[in-house]
Amino acid sequence: MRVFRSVKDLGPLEVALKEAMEIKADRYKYQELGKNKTALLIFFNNSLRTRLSTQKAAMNLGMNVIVLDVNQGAWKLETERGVVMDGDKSEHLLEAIPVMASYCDIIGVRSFARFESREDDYQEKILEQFIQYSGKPVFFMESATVHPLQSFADLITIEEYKECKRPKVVLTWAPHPKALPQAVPNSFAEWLNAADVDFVVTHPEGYELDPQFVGDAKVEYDQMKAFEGADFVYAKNWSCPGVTRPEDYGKILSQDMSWTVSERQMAVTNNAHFMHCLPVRRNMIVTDDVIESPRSLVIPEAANREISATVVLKRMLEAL
Ligand code: AN0
Ligand code: CP
Repeated sequence: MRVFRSVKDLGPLEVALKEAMEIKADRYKYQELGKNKTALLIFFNNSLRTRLSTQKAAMNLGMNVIVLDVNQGAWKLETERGVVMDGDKSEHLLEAIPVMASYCDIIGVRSFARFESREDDYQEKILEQFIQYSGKPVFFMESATVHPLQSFADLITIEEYKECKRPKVVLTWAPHPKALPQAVPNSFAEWLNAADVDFVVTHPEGYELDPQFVGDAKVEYDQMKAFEGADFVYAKNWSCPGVTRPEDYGKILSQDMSWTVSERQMAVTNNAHFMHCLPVRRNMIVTDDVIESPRSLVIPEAANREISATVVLKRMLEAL
């Protein structure tokens, strides 16, 4: 695997999930695979889970790891070609990428949506430059539009906790005070569409996800109706994807607190498990009671980030 951004990059999902379970049972099994190989993790944005779980995954495989927080200590990077660099940016991404690539074997990049232009974000202008100019395998650690390591961990978690063969999984929008990217819901929809589940998406009008990710998943605008009989509830805020009105891209269209996941909605589910990728704002996205309930999976879900990252790095090491 040379690029990891989509469920398609993994090949058959059942095989990848089996591999994940095998690694979970013995996470140091491939200690020799990464000997004298270096992973470089580049963060343009904050992270707790991705940073730690991906470092741990690399260590599970015997790799060396370098982590760079671009905004803390590195030169400010220009990302647009053709700009006269007379401002505060000292270095261009076009030099920085090959230089960084020269010190490692595999590169992970986190670079969120900037919300300056829908086109730039959805064309993945930053990650595409890493793929094109690094000459190294690149995996996405949340880009402008996708967060595949998260969705892979989410699917591993659903596989572990499902109590029937084909569970009902509901992705619900929930309110948040700041405009957040669509990367998590985009990938979650993409990956769940590839899995053998009954998948429903619910959100207020205007929050329609990009068709390339949501595909022909069921969309239900009535949240209570969507929750009926659900086995898993996956909450997440996202800002307007700009599908129906491009001028609203990245805007907050609703702060309707009746969408906060509480016991009221959970009562109509099939005793559903609660999931969220974290970090989560309590009593905005979900009430204290629901996130603390025995049906909440937020901690095992985060722990599975180590497993999804180990599988991805293993696949990339095998293809070097
Ligand atoms: C980010 C997001 O919503 O994309 C990261 C989630 C993994 N969340 C925040 O910025 C709060
Ligand atoms: N879920 C997730 O990616 O968390 P971090 O932003 O802390 O890495």
